[in-house]
Amino acid sequence: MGSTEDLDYPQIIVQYSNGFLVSKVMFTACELGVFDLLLESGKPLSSDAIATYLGASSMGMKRLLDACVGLKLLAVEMTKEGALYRNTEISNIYLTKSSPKSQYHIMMYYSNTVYLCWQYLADAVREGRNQYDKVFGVSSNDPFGAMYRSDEEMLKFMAGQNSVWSICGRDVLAAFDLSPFTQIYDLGGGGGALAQECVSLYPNSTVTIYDLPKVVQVAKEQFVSPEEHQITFHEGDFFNDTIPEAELYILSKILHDWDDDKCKQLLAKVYKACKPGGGVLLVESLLNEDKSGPVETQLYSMNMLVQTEGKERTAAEYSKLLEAAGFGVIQVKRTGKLYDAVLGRK
Ligand code: ASE
Repeated sequence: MGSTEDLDYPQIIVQYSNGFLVSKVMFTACELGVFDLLLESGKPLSSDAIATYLGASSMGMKRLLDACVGLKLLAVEMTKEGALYRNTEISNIYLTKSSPKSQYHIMMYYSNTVYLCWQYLADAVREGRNQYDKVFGVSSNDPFGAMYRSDEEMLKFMAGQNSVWSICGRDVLAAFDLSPFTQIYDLGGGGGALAQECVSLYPNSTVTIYDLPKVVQVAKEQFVSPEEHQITFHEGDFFNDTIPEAELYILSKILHDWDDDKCKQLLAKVYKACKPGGGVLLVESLLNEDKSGPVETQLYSMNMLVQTEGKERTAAEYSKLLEAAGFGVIQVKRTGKLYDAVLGRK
């Protein structure tokens, strides 16, 4: 830090400037199906073979594959027949569509939706609000109306959010022993991946996914198998409709979408519905108390600015919101991964 070397050649500035190029190379290789093809083929392939299979130009594909090698997302070996490409272990697990831990859908959401919103980051900072009107020509006053502006967009968002729980779900649900709570509502549970983690970790629990009617319909049709008897559904808008009684309410990445007033409204409603002795589990990415990090959470908070009405908060900020609604004995568990857990009791 602060050495003359850093000042002569600002490694960190170059790296940050190129950050978006890195993201786009990875997103594009995913979108074109490079990792899926290399997984399915079961053997290394030449650039020309990959280009032919995927209907891409040989020149463009060669460059993309070489960039992926540079990023350590692919490995290359030189043979008599020329260069042959294969997936790395990480790519097989996280970048292929069919893997149980696939991050494909969140990357498609970042690449095709979030990326467009970030074009207007400067305006979002100037104006202090999301930029849906400029980006998509839809009202910015109703963030979920904007995010669910088409069935296709809603599906992409649900699939994207689901992929996060395949890597963080278990940690946030195991942060506290939730086995005393058997009747659980996942408010804004979307595609249901967290609910699925929950019933698998807590076999005596039943989880009701509470979400907007059109979200519930898609969750039933495309994400949660009817065989999954521990998961049920409730169609509603948690701001305007009643919230049924339960022992535990999970609010996972919900409060970060809303300003303090809306959060207090929602939590007060949850408190009223909650059985005595029950609780609420907030699953969020926690900022340090002095907001000095983690950098991922700071970046997500910028994203909440361009996409929602909310922000990422510190543990103390969430505790204050919970206390204002009546919850007590608030416990905080940092998982060391992207998402953390805060439990409040009634
Ligand atoms: C929301 C979560 C997300 C609303 C909009 C969102 C995510 C992306 N867009 O509740 C997932 C978190 N990732 C980022 C970059 O914020």
